[in-house]
Amino acid sequence: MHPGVAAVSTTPSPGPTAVPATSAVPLPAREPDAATLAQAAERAAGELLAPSAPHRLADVVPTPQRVHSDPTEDWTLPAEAVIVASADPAALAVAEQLAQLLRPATGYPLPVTDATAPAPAGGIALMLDDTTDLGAEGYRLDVTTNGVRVTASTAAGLFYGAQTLRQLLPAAIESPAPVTERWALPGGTITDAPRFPYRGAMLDVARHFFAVEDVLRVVDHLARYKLNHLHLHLTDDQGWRIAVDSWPKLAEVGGTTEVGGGPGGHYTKADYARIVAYAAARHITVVPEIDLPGHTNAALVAYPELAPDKTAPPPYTGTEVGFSYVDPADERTYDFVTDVLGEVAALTPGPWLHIGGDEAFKVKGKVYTGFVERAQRIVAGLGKTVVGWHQLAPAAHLDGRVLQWWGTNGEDPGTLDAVRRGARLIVSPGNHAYLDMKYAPDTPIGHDWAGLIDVRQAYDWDPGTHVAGVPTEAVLGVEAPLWTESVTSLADIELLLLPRLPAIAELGWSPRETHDWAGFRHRLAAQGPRWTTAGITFHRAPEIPWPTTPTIPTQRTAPHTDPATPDPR
Ligand code: TNX
Repeated sequence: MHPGVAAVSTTPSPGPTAVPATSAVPLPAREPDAATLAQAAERAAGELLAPSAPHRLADVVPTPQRVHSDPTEDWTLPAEAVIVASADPAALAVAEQLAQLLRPATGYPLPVTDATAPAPAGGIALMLDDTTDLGAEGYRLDVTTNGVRVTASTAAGLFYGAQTLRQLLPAAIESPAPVTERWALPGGTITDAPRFPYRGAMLDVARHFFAVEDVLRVVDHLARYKLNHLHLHLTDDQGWRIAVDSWPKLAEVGGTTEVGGGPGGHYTKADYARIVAYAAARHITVVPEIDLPGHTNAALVAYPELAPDKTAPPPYTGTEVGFSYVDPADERTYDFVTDVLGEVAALTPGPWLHIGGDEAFKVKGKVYTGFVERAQRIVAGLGKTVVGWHQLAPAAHLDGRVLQWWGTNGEDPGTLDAVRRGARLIVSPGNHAYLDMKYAPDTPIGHDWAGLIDVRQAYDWDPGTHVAGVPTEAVLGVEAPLWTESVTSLADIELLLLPRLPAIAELGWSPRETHDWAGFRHRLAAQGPRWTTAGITFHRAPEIPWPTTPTIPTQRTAPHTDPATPDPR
């Protein structure tokens, strides 16, 4: 820990303290009209009714690299605050997003302007500064009695600074309608940057299909915790979820099933583009997965010519794995792989193409590695970087390739050998990072094949050293996969994601030296009221000291339901 740096919180935030009734409410200089007076009175009353103290600057998930608290610099967001940003479209976009996050609960107008003079005159400033040496995603956040200033060398850094700022405000900031609250922020400076460049979560939209809106909500959850990759498992035995123009029946036929016999569905290219754009606006890169050569029953139903026996199998809505595969001996299969990956690559601005490779139990030895090596070359030919499950390990190395390790025992000679040949790793240990594992025996949904994963099990491991022999430098990052055999709704997704996703996010973002279960559980506890206020489902894990007192002040008005008003998220 650096000198002068506050330790990460190991105690809960102090409870509310009284605010003097006389605390300043700005009144107009002369002749206030009745509405202005009423507003000022309401604000003053609000400060009496909801005098929540600013929480500590270190109470952020994932925990920041460095925190220097200065309680003499606490600041309260005033109704007339302006959000100023560098005159750069990406910085202004972050400013507008921040305004959209803060306007519903505060009811303040929070106009966004671009700055030629960077000083925060009692408001919030988001400033790009090339001299800030915090890397591609780092930021510095200063809270002073003058306002808040976030500096970063990239818009991504400003975005992460804005997410931190959001968590420093009272939980009521998550309210979709105006509430009476003093929008106090703790004074001091945070200097922050991530440990790993790849911080992700995976959503399996193949076992059950999820509407675009549900996926966008998942993106929001990732963004809160500074995750920067969304891996979409787009194809599996039970459904093919992405439109492919050159092989239209993949989606039209292969998309009509899901686990349990429901109607399934698929994303049109426009749907997928919407997810990609929504994620990109939150500095999240979509990683599409087309699982090959196994997990392909839905594709074989649509195109029997791809099947080894050239016969369409029955549609599959169960949960077994490992029985299906595309014919590795037929050239037509490679046309299919080239066409599908080509169309998906063209829709995907990010550098990654995930080709699966797991559980192809019926494609063995040299046939398997031969197939994978061809698929890897197809990906490289499209200008993308190969990602695949660690079963790809025995195939020849190809520049840049990334393996996603999902084992449950960190001794894995095959993966270690691939790393020695140049592969980098995304680590997703089944017994720590799999969000589809149950928390406890009574969790209503989920699996337990990799064990039960309570919050501590999700948090207490180190992605940098987890796979024996693999050096931290070969670890690109961490990902939490959510398989959806038993997951059928957004509420189900949220129940399994929260509160474990923030645990994985902290492993991906925070310096190892800050790892501290005792502090984490208290910081995590403070997220509960935020989720409750925002209407987000989560598992009230018994090992987390969730606050029991209501922290949500009275709503000033009923939530607005005007459909003409765009969703601020
Ligand atoms: C293993 S993890 C799978 C998936 C299942 C998951 C269930 C991996 C690469 N393959 O096909 O959905 O277990 O937890």
